[in-house]
Amino acid sequence: MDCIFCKIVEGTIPSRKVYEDDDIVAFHDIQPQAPVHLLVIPRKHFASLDAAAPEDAVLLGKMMLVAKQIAHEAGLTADGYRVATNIGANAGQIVFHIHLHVIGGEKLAGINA
Ligand code: IU
Repeated sequence: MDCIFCKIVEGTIPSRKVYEDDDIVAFHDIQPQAPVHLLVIPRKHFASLDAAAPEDAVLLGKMMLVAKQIAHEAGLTADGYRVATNIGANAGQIVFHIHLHVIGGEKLAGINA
């Protein structure tokens, strides 16, 4: 399968990693949309949240907690940052390996702005 994020997981494509464990990798987005823009991905490939199965529940929860941890390590606080995932082309998804965006470091426009 030709998946760019699987290649980042394998290390065959370089990335600026900020976190990794047996299940999850997190790294800097190559085209940051804000002063802090990180991505959290599972090592396991699935296309999006829409393809998640009940057995992925623990993994998905862990991804959320890693998002919080790396946000804090990047200096973000409960004052304001965003954790978001796009599902499908109509939502702007361009990489079809599930990922959480962790975005912050400035005042963010509302999700509907
Ligand atoms: P999206 O939710 O699928 O639209 O987000 C994909 C993100 O992956 C987007 O912000 C890209 O800048 C980012 N990205 C990356 O960090 N490294 C890559 O090699 C590629 C995309 I391709």
